[in-house]
Order: sequence, then structure tokens, then C-alpha cells
Amino acid sequence: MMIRTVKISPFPDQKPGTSGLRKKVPVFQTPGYTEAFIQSIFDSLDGFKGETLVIGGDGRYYNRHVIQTAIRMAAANGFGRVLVGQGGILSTPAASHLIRKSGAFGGLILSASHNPGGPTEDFGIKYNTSSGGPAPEKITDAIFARTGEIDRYLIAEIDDVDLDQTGTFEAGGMVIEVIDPVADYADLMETLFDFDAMRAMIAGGFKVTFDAMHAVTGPYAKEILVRRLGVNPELIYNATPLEDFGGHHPDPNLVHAKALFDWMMADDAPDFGAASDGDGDRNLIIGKGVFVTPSDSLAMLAANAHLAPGYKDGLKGIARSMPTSGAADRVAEKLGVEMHETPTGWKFFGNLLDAGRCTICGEESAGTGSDHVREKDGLWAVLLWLNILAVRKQSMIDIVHDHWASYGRTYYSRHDYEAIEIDRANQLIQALESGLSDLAGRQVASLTIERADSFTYHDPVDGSVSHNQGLRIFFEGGSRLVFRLSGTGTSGATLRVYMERHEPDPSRHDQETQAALAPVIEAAETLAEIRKRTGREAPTVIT
Ligand code: VG1
Ligand code: CO
Repeated sequence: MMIRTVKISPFPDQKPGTSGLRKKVPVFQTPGYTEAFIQSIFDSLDGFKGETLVIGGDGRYYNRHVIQTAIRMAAANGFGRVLVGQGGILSTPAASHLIRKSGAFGGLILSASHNPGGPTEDFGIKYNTSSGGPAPEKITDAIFARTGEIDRYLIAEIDDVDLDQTGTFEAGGMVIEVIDPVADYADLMETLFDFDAMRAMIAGGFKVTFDAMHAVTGPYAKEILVRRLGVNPELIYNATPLEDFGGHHPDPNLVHAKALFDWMMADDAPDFGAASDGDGDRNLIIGKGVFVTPSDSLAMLAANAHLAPGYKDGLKGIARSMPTSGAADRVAEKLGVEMHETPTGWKFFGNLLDAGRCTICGEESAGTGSDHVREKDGLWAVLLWLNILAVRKQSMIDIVHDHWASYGRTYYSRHDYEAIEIDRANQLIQALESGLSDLAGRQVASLTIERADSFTYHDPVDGSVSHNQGLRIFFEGGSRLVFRLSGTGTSGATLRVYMERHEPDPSRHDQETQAALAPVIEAAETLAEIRKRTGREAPTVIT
């Protein structure tokens, strides 16, 4: 086998963010750029000679090209075997499962998740470890350090692999297996959920619709929802993965999945509607006439998980990212299990899951998952909801109202200001942060500030500490405001403002969310001067 050593100079901007390195496609197309990052990953790892590497992506533009490059580089660097999803496709949770099941050393997941795709849109690369989860900060820091000094990459001269045929062959001294990306994952779902009960519910007329947003979950939805559960195929939308997601953002929120939302609120709505994102790890859950916020969905799934066979023995604990609402905390308290609050990003859940300290975790950004893999999992959340509905034999709206009646309702919203100038965003955060210690006791917008801080996470498993994970302002009465800058964007900065208010009184559970949060929203503006500092009159996206 011919291995070439290609000389390169470091690229200064290869710092992994919340979930790997995300840049515009033309940046990844800069000669040597993609290779420099992949080589920096390999150079930061020890002991993978002869081991297995999983490679897959969300099918976006440039996916196939980078997969070929990654295969050649894996061979040149000494991996013994690569597993690649057919067509270059693997949803993020399916990749996590495959890494675990095959005993792989790790995996490369090629995705920019919910960001748009195409020749001038976004691409991303991230590394997952043998546990199946995103590399922890210790490793991503090492990768970034390596990108700063890298001077060569190794690549084997092998022909392009035919990604469209499953099969096993040898090239470049390495075994290459192109595998069905769906089968193992679908089988895993059958071990967790009562497919008979769900099939019976659907056969009995319960209508389910799913929007795959022209992204990776189409083939998974067809196999699991249609073929194994009997959902009407006409109710599965945008099920063919496209390199540009049909020109849309594959982001299952109320802006980009508005058509689904509108239908779910109409008289002829199906019983249950859902959508997933570019790489299949997020979920949007809407019942007929009722939208379930991701924070509420986490709480409701945790409260009912024991109704599914995979969780019949109950939960070891629950974990949520800090900006996620406290709705799940109330469930953990009632169940008498541990509750953990981590920084944003799935990589922080890995240690807790590995140590058996939690079973279910979730984020306000529409990510929910469990210890079955080490990534959030969109279809898993859909199936857990369907399993709960099949057992409880109630409508979504009744289950949601029941939950609020028992635990109170936590009104929740996130306001995003996208692509603002980086300097302006940093100044806003700095100004707020420098005044944090003086805020306690201050009155703002009819609320009284109880305390404020910058969130620091102490990992209870390995003792690592992560600073600067978001600014928190707590008000008397339990409302909360959080500010942080996104770590997944590719143009400018994105300011995220998270607001919540708990309402125990059932007679006040039917307010419009933005109205219910009005004082907290006003406090955000007063404290951070968002309009003046960003130059924006209103958020880009409200979820
Ligand atoms: C966002 C979300 C975060 C999520 C991350 C990756 O990060 O807020 O909750 O884990 O995306 O999700 P940020 O730094 O932009 O706020 V995905 O589906 O993009 O892999
Ligand atoms: Co995603």
C-alpha cells in the first residue's frame, strides 16, 4: 500500500465547539483543511492500531467526499477496520450504537446537525470515543492543541469505496465494511419498547405523522414507523435524505417545522406529530392541539418511562443541561432519584451515563436520550412517547394536562439572536458578567433578583471542572433567566436567552407562553440591553 505524507501548515480556527468542528463547506474545502483536522484527531489518540473506526454522516453536501478522505486517512494511520454506513449515512444515535456494539475504538460523525446544507452552507466533523459518546473536553482540548502544531497528514492511495453497496472488502491493508445503517438501530429500539402495543394502537386508528426534513431519519422512519409499526407511509414527510435538505434548515422547531405545527393545531390533526433534525438526534413532539416543549417532554418522559419495557425497573437518575427548565427536577424529586445539571452539549452526560448515575437526559434544544446510547436520540423520544400513549390509552393533551396538574407548569422559551457581530456579542456578555455580583436584591420588571452567577460545572464522576457555561439570574418566586453564546454557529455569534417561570396554579396553566413570561423577557432586555447592544429589534428565532 502506498502511504503519502503530505506537508501542511496549521489552521488557527479548528477549535471544536459544543458538538465538534462546524464551518462552511468552502472552509472545509480549503486544501488540507479537512485532512489537518482529521489528522489532529488521530494524533491526539493512543492505541488504535488494528482497531475499528466507525464513519458516517447525515448525508449533507460534502459528506461522501469527506468519508472517502477519512477512509484513506484511517488506513494510512493504521486502523484495522472501518465500518461505514451505506450511502455514507448514519444518524448520530445510530453511529453511537454502532460504536458500542462493534467494540470500535471510536467514530467520526460528519454532521452540522440542524444547520442548512449545500455547497455554501455548513459541514461538521466530530469524534466519538469507544463509549459511543462525543469526546469529552479533555480530548477536544487535546485535538485543538494538536491543530495548532500539525505539519503533515498521512493518506493511503486507495480507490474510492463504493458506498452504495453493502459488503466487506480489503483495501489499503484495512478491512472496509459498508453496512446497513438502519437495521442494528431498529433492532435496538425493539429491545426497549413494546412494539406490539404500539402496533395495536396504530392499527386501531391512532394517527402518527413524522417529518424527516429531507435529512438522515427518513430511512429510519420508513423502517421503524412504517414497516415495523404500521404507520401510514403517506404520513411520513420528506423521507428522502437530500444533500441540501431541500433548501431548508433541518431544524425541528416551531419556525422550520411550522407546517407540521400548524397541522397539529388544526381540526383534522393526526393524534401525534414529530420531526427530527439533520443528523437524527433531536426531536419535535406535538400532540393533537398541544405542543410539548422539549424541557417538558424530558420531564414527562422521565415520569412515564417505567411504562416502556426498557425502563420498567425505573430510573437511576435524570440529567439535564443547565439552560433546560427545572420541570424534570420536580420529577426526580418525586421519584427520589438523583438529578444532575450539566453544561450545554451531550458530551457532559457521558460520564454520568457510564457511571450509572442517570438513565434519562435531555436539553431544551430538543434533545432527549437515555443510557441505550451516548447521544441524544430523536426517534427514541418519538418511540418512548408512542409507547407511553399505547399504555396509558389517553390523548397527548390529557397526559400533558395531567402532568401539569401534578407538578405545576414550567413556562419556558428561548430567544435566539443569530449571526450578530462577534464583538458586540462578547461585549454584551462581558458587561452582564461584570455586573452579576451586584444584582442580588435588585428589582427589575416587577421581579426581584435573588442571586446571579456564571455557571461552573463540577463533574461528579471524574472531578473535571468546566467554567463559563452560561450566566444565570434567579428571581424570587422561582423564575430564571440564562444568557449564553452558541458554540455551534458558523457565521458571527448567536446569543441565546433562556427564560422560565414555574406556575403551580392549575387555573393558570393555559396562558400563552410569551405572555406568561413577559416579566422575565422584560428583565432580560433591561439587564442586558439586548436591543441596543445587538442592534436587533427582535429575536431571529423564538422557540
Ligand atoms: C446547540 C444546543 C445544544 C446542543 C448542541 C448540539 O448548542 O443549544 O443544546 O447540544 O446545539 O446539538 P449551542 O452551543 O449552539 O447552543 V446538534 O443536534 O446541533 O448536534
Ligand atoms: Co443534531
